[in-house]
Amino acid sequence: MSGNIKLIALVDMDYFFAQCEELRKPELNGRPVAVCMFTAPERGAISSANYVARKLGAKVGMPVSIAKLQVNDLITLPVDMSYYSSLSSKIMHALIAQYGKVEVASIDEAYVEFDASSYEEATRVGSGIKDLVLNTTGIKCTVGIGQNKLIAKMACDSTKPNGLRVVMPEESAEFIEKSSLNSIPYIGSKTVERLRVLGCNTVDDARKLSAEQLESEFGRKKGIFIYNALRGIDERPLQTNRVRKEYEKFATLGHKDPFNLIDELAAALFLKLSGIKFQEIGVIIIYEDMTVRTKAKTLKFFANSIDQLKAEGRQLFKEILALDDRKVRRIGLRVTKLKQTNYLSLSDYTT
Ligand code: TTP
Ligand code: MG
Ligand code: MG
Repeated sequence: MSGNIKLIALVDMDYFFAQCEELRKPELNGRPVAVCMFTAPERGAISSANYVARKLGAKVGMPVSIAKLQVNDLITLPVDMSYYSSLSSKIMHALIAQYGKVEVASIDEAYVEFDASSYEEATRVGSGIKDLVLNTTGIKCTVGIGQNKLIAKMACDSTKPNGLRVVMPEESAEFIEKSSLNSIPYIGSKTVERLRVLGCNTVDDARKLSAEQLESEFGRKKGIFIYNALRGIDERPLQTNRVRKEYEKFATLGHKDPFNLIDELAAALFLKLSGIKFQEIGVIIIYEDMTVRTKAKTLKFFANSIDQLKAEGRQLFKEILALDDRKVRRIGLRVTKLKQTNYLSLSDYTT
């Protein structure tokens, strides 16, 4: 047997928020369930849907009103972040205690680094991770294993729910080649569309583009990421115990209403926080001429409320707008002065 190989497992909970709800309400089992971020009674969008609801057409991001028309008897429940955070925390602590080298990548995913000398041994580690999560909390998850974070994530996505897939290093090239372009992390629908325009419909086609071509099409950073990803290369190390000092979220304004955009940014930022409290909220504006202006407010108390994020964000934005009438290109929302609710810190991998 050859020496040990370093492998990475991506553990992602299945339909996490909805599964947490099933766990405490067994009567939901087998029924279509969606956990929703409500903005008003009967208004809002789906955060997580169980697989029964997904089969009937419910999707993440779908407005509640449409989902209810689409899925008969859909059970909609409000987000209870502190409950999901406490389950997440239990899972993450158990993984860290058992495996040591762990990156908590979001509320429901973690990367685990380990050594194995064969496919069979890697499979045993993967099953061990699934058992650990199940025995600690009753939550089912999917585990993807590969030589780096990219392959691990793709392996996990390809075998959801309640799956386990090991892609050994010697299988990586073929695994990527057989994958569709849009199954590669960070290659979203817009990137796929631009690749199509360049004549690339498959991974094999896209591999024919040079690094220079990709850089000139997508910019240096993204171009290099895509070039490497198409070849299964990803050298990002695990970020263990990184203490975050801030969280932020940006979006381009385009033709949207800026206040609606701030609400959307607040919702996305709130999700990343998963229980972490903040005492300072800031708004960053990038103007058409690429100059930047920021304004922040320190709160009297630590907060963890989406409504406060929205309200303060809107107010700060109004105050910046009043300063001049330049055209706004991008808006960012940031929280700082953070109080971790546990010793784990969440990395920025899932955005
Ligand atoms: P995901 O892991 O992306 O989704 P999931 O766990 O619901 O389903 P899957 O079985 O495909 O992994 O996200 C984890 C949780 O984060 C999810 O349960 C709810 C929340 N979330 C949102 O609130 N809004 C979103 O747009 C996404 C993607 C997730
Ligand atoms: Mg999940
Ligand atoms: Mg996830």
